[in-house]
Amino acid sequence: MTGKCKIEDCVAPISCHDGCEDYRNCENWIANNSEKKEESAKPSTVSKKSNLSWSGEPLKINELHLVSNRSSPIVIGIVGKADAGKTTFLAMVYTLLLGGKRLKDYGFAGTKTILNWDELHCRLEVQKEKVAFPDPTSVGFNRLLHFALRNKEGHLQDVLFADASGEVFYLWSQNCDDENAEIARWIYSNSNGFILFIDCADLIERKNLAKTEILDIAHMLTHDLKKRPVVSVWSKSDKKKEVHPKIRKSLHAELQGLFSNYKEIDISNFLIPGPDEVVHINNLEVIDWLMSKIMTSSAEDLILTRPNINDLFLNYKSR
Ligand SMILES: Nc1nc2c(ncn2[C@@H]2O[C@H](COP(=O)(O)OP(=O)(O)O)[C@@H](O)[C@H]2O)c(=O)[nH]1
Ligand SMILES: [Mg+2]
Repeated sequence: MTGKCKIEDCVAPISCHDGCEDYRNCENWIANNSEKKEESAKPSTVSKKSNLSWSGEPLKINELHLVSNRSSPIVIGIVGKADAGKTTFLAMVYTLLLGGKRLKDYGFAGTKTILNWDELHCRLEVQKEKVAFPDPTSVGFNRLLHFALRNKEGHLQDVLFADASGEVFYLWSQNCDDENAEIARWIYSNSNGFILFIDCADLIERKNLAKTEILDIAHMLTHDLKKRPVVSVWSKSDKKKEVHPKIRKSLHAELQGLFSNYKEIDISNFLIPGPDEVVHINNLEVIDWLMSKIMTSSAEDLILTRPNINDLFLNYKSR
C-alpha cells in the first residue's frame, strides 16, 4: 500500500515517527485511497463565494444603494390584505416577461433579484391547477423585487416592487401609527405609485366586511397621496361575476370618488373562456399604466419656469 504520513519528518513506511509497530495503524498515516477520498470530498465542502455585490435574493431597505447608486429607482407599492393575490401577481408578471410578452414602453434589462423572481415563477408553474402561495412570514417582512427596464430612447430605469405581508396593511388601515405597521408606513412614504388589491374571492365570501376592509385601506392611501397614481386591481377576477353586483358597483363608485389619478383593471392567473385578456394582457397593463403615470408626473415636476428669459446668468449653458 502506498501513501504518506501527515508529519513532515516521518520516514514511514520505513519506520513510524510515533513509534507504531505497523505504520498503517498510525492515525497520521494517509493511505492513497483515503487521500483520494478526501480530495474528492473537498469541492462540496468549499462553498462558491460570489464576487457580486448582490445575491439575487429580494433586496432589503438597507441594500437599496445597490440599485440607487446608478439611478433613482421607482418604487411601486403593492397594497392589499393577506391572500389577495399580491405575490401571485408578481409571479405572473415575471412569468409573462419570461415567456416573451413585453411591456408597452420598456424592455426588460435585468434584475438584481433573479433568484426570488425565479422562485416565484417555478411555484406558479408547478401549481398550474391551483395557484397557491403561502403568505410570506411575519409582519416585519418587506420583499423588494427589482427590475431594470430600458425605454425606447435607451435610458435605464430601475423599478422596485415592494411586496409586504398583507397583515401590515390591515393593521395600518386600522391605525396608521400601529407599532407593527412600520413596513406599510415605509411603503406608503416611499412609493411612487400603488397597486391596490381588491380580492374578488374575499368579496364573494365575506361580502360587505371585505368591502369595508378594502375601503379602509383605500382611505388610508388618500391621506398624503398627492399626485401619486393608484391602480386598483380586481384580483382573482375569474370569479368577479360571482361578486354581488351591488357590492361591485358601490365599491367601484366609492373608489373612483376617492382617487383622481386612478384606474381599475381586472386580473387573474387562471384562463377564463373567451378572449384571454385578464391573464396575458391585463397583468402587464397594470405596470404599463403605472409606469406611464409615474414617468409623466416626474417629468412635469422637472419643468422649470424661468423668471427672466433675458437673464444671461440664468440662461448660461456651458459648451
Ligand atoms: N381564483 C383565483 N385564485 C387565485 C388567483 N391568484 C391567486 N389565487 C389564490 O389566492 C391565494 C393567495 O395568493 P397570494 O399571491 O399568496 O396572496 P398574497 O397574500 O396577497 O400575496 C393563493 O393561494 C391562490 O390560491 C387567481 O387568479 N384566481
Ligand atoms: Mg404575499
